[in-house]
Amino acid sequence: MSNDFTKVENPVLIVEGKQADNERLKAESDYLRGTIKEDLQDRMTGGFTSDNFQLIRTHGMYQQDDRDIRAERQKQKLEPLHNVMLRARLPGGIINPTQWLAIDKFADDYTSYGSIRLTTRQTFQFHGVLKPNIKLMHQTLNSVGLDSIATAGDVNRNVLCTSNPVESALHQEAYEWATKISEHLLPKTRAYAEIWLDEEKVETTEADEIEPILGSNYLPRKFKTTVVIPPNNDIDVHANDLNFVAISEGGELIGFNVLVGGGLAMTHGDKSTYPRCADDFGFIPKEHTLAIAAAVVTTQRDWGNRVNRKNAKTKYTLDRVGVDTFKAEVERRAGIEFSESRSYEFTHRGDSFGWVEGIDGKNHLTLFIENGRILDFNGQSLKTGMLEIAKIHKGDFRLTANQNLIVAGVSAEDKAIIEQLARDHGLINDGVSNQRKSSMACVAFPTCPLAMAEAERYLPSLVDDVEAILEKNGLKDDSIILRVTGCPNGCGRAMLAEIGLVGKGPGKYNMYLGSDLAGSRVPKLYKENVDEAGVLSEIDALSARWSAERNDGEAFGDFVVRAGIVEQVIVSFRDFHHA
Ligand code: SRM
Ligand code: SF4
Repeated sequence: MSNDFTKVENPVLIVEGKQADNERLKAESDYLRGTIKEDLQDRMTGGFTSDNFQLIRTHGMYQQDDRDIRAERQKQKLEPLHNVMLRARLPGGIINPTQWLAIDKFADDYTSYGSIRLTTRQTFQFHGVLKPNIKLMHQTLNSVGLDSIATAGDVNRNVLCTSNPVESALHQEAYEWATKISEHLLPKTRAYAEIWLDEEKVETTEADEIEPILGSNYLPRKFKTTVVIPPNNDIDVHANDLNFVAISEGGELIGFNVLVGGGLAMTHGDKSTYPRCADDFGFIPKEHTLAIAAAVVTTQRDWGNRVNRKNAKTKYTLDRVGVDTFKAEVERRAGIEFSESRSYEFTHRGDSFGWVEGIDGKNHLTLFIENGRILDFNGQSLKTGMLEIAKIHKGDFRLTANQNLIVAGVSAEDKAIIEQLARDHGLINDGVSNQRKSSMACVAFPTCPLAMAEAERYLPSLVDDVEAILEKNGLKDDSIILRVTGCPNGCGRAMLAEIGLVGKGPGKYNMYLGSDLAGSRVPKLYKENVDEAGVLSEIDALSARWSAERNDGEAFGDFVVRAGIVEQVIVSFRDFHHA
């Protein structure tokens, strides 16, 4: 058995052709340094030039501009108001109060939107940081033990972990695995420390800096990993390249079932792209976790498509080389064989809100944060409320993969004051409906350069309307997993929703129906290019039928499949049909 990851095995499985420009860019980047340091000094432009525009992503930043004012600035012959969005690295979504206080202050002082935006991958983003403040931002994060390494670009991203610490005694160990996997798969280059933290460039040879797992050209595309504790699929395994499903015996973690090759993005009209559920490779004892993680990553590193980025993710590699071939290569590289999958069941997703008492006697309060946007706005002081809680909280905070937040590890004597603060600032609102709690949207306008339609800004009013429709149809306390994404990249995971709206153009959405509560299948295209009024009338008609015809307790997604409203359940790309 070979553990030598530096040689490309089985070259016949490599896609031939002219490599994508990103491959040149990574190869020439001197291990992700590029000329970012010099570019940072250039104040003639607010943006980053040439390759650095892409390279800053590997340091956790995207160059953006406010799309609401883009045309106006163009008219005035001004360059777009360039700024960066930063995405932090928080394995398992855990952040402590000191760190929260620091990011709260930075958001106030140096971001143009003033918000902390919780993401669908258990971390937070700053939007609107101007070039002169970027270094300060990294130094601020570093001063409290945070960084943004590898949260974007062709690397292993922030590693997710089931959030709710009470649901299982396994949580602490699962979280530790998420952290270990994140550290194990991080780039080894010192570029981040040199550029942002002013650490000296140490004389190194090529051999010193070689990336043993990621390789000198890093991965063909982004790569996403999770650790999940059934029965809650809160991190949505099928959106991820690599998932470790915790298997326990007598409350002890014994190992993981390994699921490989999930992913949700597609391009409208491009049949070579599709959402895909992950395949179950089998069970491994927990001591092999890091070896398996490295073997999956390096197999994808060596066999992934470096010619066409649209087909570069692990899901496409699996379908091109065959699941069995990929799995056998992982076994060969790790030097172990998967055994038969252990049984487990996902029954639900989403977060359970309010207080729960943990196994350690501590209390955990899950707060619903609409769209994950922590900001004082719309008559609510969410950001101030979080600040006040952070000032007195002695436990930690846990960001969930559904853009919500848990105040974790609260002692019995602090419960009342924390609840009071949360209520005073609108962080607890008993009037929030089940439907709102089951709805999610990606960022989209005004910051996302790829948005085709509104998502975050559309969601609150859409939910108002859906609530009214459900009430009219006798479904006031029911809910539908409703997700909106501004384009088919699927950041709001609409392609795992019971109703998924995928932006097609301004005010227009493709409507997908039929995932289930556990998130085990991809929904199917139901209507194309529907406007907002059309969306509501479809939801009205569908929910009226659901109300009248459903079996006892039948969820909406299961109903539309059983009733033949979407005739086919999508479990693999072979069943997926573009319009
Ligand atoms: Fe995403 C690109 C926001 C989760 C698939 N995503 C983007 C960018 C950076 C746009 C860009 O490339 O310039 C968006 C920035 C918007 C902004 O202004 O903040 C963006 N993605 C987000 C976030 C913030 C959505 C949110 O509302 O929370 C999520 C940040 C996650 C994080 O903390 O790391 C986010 N993105 C996802 C997910 C969901 C998930 O991972 O659970 C997906 C679908 C799952 C998957 O990967 O298949 C997702 N984002 C994409 C893609 C398509 C990738 C592909 O396979 O083709 C892109 C575009 C790309 O990579 O070329 C993208
Ligand atoms: Fe932007 Fe599209 Fe992702 Fe929404 S789904 S954040 S519009 S890339």
